[in-house]
Amino acid sequence: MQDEGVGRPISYDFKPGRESFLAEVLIGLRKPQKELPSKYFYDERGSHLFERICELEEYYIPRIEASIMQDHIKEMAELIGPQVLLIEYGSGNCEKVRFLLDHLHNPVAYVPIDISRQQLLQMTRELASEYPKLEVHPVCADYLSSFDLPASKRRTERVVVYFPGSTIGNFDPIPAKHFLEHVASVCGMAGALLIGVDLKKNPAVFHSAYNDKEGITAAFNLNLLQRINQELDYDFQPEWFQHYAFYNPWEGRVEMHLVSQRDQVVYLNGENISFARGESIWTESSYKYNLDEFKQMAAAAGFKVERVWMDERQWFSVQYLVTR
Ligand code: AVJ
Repeated sequence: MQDEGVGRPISYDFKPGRESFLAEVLIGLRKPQKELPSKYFYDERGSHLFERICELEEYYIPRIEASIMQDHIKEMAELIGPQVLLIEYGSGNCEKVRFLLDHLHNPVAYVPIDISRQQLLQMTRELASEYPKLEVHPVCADYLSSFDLPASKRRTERVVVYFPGSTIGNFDPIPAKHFLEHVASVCGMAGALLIGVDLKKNPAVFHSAYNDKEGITAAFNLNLLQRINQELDYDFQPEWFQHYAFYNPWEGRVEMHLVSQRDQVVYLNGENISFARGESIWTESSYKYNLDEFKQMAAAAGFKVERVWMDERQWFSVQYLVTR
């Protein structure tokens, strides 16, 4: 399934098809605590809603991360060095990477990895024309799919993975460590990871960030049911579910749920799934770390934390990790 360059821009396509979407939904909804995988939030409407979340006053992550990047980009570019092959997980609208690419010294290639195929195609086409010297090799995939690094025409000094936005927070602790191990093996010896990590802080900050006044986060959460209805022909009644998000301090994570407002039965694929009033579907976790916790997990995965940048209030961190 490999092709060349950006004419037919998908180098690899591992987008989960309808079958695995259905299978994962059924597995999740048969559990005693019902759950749905958060990676399925990002269909076209979901990606759009997420972009609106990123513009919300309450959702501090994108703004703080961008200001940390702006304040320290010189030092970051120096640590990263010249002639890199840059891989980005969850490239989304490719907005953040432009700033990084603009300051890197002669980057050789860019490999955006995203599950949302349409957006990936469109964004990489634009990026390739804006950066004519850069080889762009999009990969449509889950974060854990393996793929061969593109053979770049110019010599590369180092493979660097960019993982902004605290998306690492969506993984439970053990999968998070496995993901970092996977990243360490992808970037190899002398490789590096530039990663955004949201930090533990006053839970009231999390509460408003995941319960915005305009209800965009609620719409984002509920869109998962609409997507299931559309793509899997279910008959969820999204108006019979309510967005519920809270910080769980014992587990160190924000949890998003969809809570059934009444007793109801949803028929899907020959199966009746019943919901009692007040029962929830757990749709997302966003883990928050302190510096030491993250350092230990990184070490267990084969990374050394070389540098940490933070905002003044120490709400968010951008960290530069190197493989050992
Ligand atoms: C994109 C996974 C980092 O967990 O903060 C935003 C997604 N969910 N509001 C996060 C999200 C609710 C976001 N990440």
